[in-house]
Amino acid sequence: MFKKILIANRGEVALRVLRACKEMGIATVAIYSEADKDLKHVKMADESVCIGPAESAKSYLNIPAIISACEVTDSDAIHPGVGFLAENDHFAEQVLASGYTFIGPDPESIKIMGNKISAKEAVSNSGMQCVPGTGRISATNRETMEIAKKVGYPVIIKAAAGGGGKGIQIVEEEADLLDKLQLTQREALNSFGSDEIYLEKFLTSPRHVEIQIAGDNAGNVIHFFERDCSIQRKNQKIIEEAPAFGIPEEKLQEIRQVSVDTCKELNYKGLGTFEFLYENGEFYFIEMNTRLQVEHTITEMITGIDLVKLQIKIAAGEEIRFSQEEINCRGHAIECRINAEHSETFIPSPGLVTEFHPPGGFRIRTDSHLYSGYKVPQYYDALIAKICSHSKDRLDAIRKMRVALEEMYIEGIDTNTDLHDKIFHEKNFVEGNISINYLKEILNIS
Ligand code: MV4
Repeated sequence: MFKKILIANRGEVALRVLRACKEMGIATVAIYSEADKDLKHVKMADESVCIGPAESAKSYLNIPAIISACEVTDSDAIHPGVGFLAENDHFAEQVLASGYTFIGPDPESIKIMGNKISAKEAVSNSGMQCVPGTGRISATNRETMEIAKKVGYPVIIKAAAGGGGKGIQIVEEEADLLDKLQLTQREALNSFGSDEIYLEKFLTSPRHVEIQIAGDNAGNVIHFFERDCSIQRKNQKIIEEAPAFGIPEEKLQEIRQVSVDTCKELNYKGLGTFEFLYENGEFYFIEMNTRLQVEHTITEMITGIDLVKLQIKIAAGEEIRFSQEEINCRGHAIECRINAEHSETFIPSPGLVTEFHPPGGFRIRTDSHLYSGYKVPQYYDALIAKICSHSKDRLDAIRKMRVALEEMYIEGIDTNTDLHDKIFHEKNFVEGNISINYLKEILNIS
């Protein structure tokens, strides 16, 4: 097992990883930017290294600075957390080339899944159903028009290097196709440095369901059931639930098994998530995430497995010590992402937190790096806390969450807590009548 891990991230997830390391008796190194010296995990880590100025490009995305910090602290491994360099195959490769362990999958797996076209190709080979569509297409070729017609409008054009909502365009009718193709291609080149694009049938009202899996070096693969992440705004998830609800059990068992088989086929090692759109009783693969996810906490609550510790053990070469049959899904868990932003305008609200009282109680889990007197910097993601409730069924978990939201008290900055409160009292949500369009269609939020 590793003696020392460098945590290449900040905020809530850095604290999450630090806690796992401490419980495992592993020494920790925090890296931080000049804007982040007051982060809770920086104070708690055995060692900390300032790696650059506030701007992410000069600190949390600065590969040479991070690897140098690994060297000067004599760390064994790097945990990338979520976001920043967590899905950067070049970073993973550099970490390995420098003689350290990257806590995540092989650079090759990250690379394949980083390109959404090669990801779809890779998973199709083991029988996974994808949204009908194309491989790489040309924005100027007349052939593309024929394909789009065959797929059927509306269609969606996506950047191969995109994902998570950046670089997509919906095309309602043929007249708009060529313009939108060129627009997506231009945006893709600007945002990702690659103009590679592809096309899919646009599903109008699906749910977003994802399967959590883990694979080890010995070829063992386990799934940890699924999460529904349909409640989102501008591709930012705000509520997640585990397991998925209101989907026939046979269908769920099938997609979990296909995910496990695909993982084995790909010889995938580490934590991973297969993302699907679910519409009219069918699952369609769209992307794979090759990292720990923010919403892993609710999977931990329903399965009782510490996914971060598991991830670290797998990276250290240990085999998964339990079988699929030993992983049970108990009850229902829900996560609310609390952001430092106004509940109605969504304007970011960095600044001094004068008071912070996290909610607690039986089967309430609050993961947060906040404390009274902490100043939320303006430079990074708005996520300041995750509140999770766990109970015997969905309605009970909703009722617990209402109490937790009411109990939480944050003074000094705006948060989106009132929006969560509204959702947890809204009829459609409570009845499970949701899709990725929930906020837009039911709450009129753009
Ligand atoms: C789609 C889709 C409908 N049809 N693909 C958005 C982000 C990226 N992960 C994929 N996305 C979508 N792809 C087809 N063929 C709708 C979305 C989408 C979405 C997906 C998951 C969660 C929230 C979303 C919000 C808007 C659009």
